[in-house]
Amino acid sequence: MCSPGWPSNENGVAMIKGSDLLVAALENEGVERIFGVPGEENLDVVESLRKSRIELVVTRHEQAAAFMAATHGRLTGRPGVCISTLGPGALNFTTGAAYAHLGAMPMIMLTGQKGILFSRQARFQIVDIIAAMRPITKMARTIVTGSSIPTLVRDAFRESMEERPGPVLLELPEDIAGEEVKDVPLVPPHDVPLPVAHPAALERATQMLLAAKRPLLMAGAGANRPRLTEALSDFVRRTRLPFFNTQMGKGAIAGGSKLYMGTAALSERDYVHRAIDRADVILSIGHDTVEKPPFLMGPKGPKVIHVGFTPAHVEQVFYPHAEVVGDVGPSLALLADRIEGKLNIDPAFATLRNEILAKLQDRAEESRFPLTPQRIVHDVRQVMPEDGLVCLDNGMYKIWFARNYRTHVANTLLLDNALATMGAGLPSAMMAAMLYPQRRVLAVAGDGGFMMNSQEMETAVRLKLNLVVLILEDNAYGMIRWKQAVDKFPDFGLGFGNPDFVKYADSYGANGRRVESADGLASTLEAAFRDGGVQLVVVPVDYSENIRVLVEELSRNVG
Ligand SMILES: Cc1ncc(C[n+]2csc(CCOP(=O)(O)OP(=O)(O)O)c2C)c(N)n1
Ligand SMILES: [Mg+2]
Repeated sequence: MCSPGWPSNENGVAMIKGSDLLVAALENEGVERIFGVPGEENLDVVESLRKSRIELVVTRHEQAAAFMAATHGRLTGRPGVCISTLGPGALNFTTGAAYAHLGAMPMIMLTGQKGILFSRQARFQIVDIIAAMRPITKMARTIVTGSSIPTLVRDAFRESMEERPGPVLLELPEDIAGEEVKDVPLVPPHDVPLPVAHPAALERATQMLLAAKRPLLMAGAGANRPRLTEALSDFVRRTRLPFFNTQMGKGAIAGGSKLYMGTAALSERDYVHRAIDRADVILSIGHDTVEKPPFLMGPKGPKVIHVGFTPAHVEQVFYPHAEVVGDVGPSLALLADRIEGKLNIDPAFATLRNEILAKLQDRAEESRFPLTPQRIVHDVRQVMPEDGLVCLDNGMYKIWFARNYRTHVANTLLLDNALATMGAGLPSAMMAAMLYPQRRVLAVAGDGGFMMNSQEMETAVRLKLNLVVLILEDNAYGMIRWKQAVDKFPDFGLGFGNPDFVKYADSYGANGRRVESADGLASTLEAAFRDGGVQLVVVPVDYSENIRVLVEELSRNVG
């Protein structure tokens, strides 16, 4: 119901403005902040926000607002909300929408539109945003009457959060936002406990696992859903299954188990693939084929059991032999009841584990300058507490962090192996810093990716966030330069110049520092965290290790 005090019409019927109803419906969903760049078509909504408990956080680009909202969804399981104007503003949401759609992150986008009942400006700025957004959202709807707002908002949140989660767009034309409508009750949200897997599915998985000689567990992107944290670690504790994870499954299983075999950052030939190739059954929890394949399935290799909230997709390189579909946490508890203490655990995995982890430590403390990626990952881990969050942008270093960075807590290495877009590192770290002000948060970006949303340094400073941004400087789109070399093309066209990052940070009222020696990185990061506020650290990186390790050394692992 609308709050008391809203006006009535001449017949005594309680009336409410469309935008007030929208904001009341958002409050009803527990929304605390909205990120974005309003346009004139949103001004009724902005006015309604002014009178509400919801904070409006303006960003310097809509793309960053969408990345922040998506990361809110990723970290909490509840949609983050972002707002933009029509046409150009809404189009700036598209990359964020795709990021949330591929990454299964709950998010609500609110966009404005010209009036739909009467059009004073002909087609000025009008783009069919619903059509543009349809392939990159779970649902995209125009609100055509104020009285439908409560149901549409509730439905948008339901759709966005429901497995598989993702983005939803609601477009609110300015005349509907400003129109007084008869007050309609809000729809109260409720929890929806999901069904657990069918006993027949559990039985089939049980038989396959009990018959396996060398079973292995894999945690995928879906394993990192906030509500799964306890259940998954409990399952590993009970079954003692050695495990590895995909890039986006990192941290899903609590650390210290001595069962972690590595991260499949590449699709084949990496050290961890020695374990994968040895396995005869892989219990794949929450794998989402939107990720680059953690290994390539063929007629020979291990059999795969898919455990997920939703059925598995069938891909050329990934197709399970059995499926356990249902609420993953309780379904795993039922599976553990059947297999606990009865599995064959291959002792060779323990030896392999030591070898794989030792390989990953190779050159991690080398004092070459500019720094190697291995050393950077190593030093970052040293200054990050177990619950510290590292939020990666996209570049060459992502592979190194995915392979070498050890995680002990769910969602402590946020990376995007789905859309794999550049530009999300800083905004995602800003969201993390807002949600967890007590934890250390580090954004890691290349000099290319950082500059794609670096204007948000102003937002971070304005919000008084505690955040360190680490920029790896190679004056190039390093990852593409690497691929160019791997494909034996001449080095061409991928270099650029950079601003003086220290001065750049200072000009925003942040604090900038440059690492000048190999031993300087850890101490500079530590000092930056101690000082607090928005801190930027720039470190030159030596990417020659890309070829030595990721091409030459791993190519020797064939067969
Ligand atoms: C928005 C976007 N544009 C282009 C790409 C393709 N791409 C992937 S990595 C990369 C280079 C990244 O350069 P930088 O951020 O400097 O990181 P580096 O690899 O040099 O460490 C590019 C252009 C992408 N993933 N996303
Ligand atoms: Mg670069």
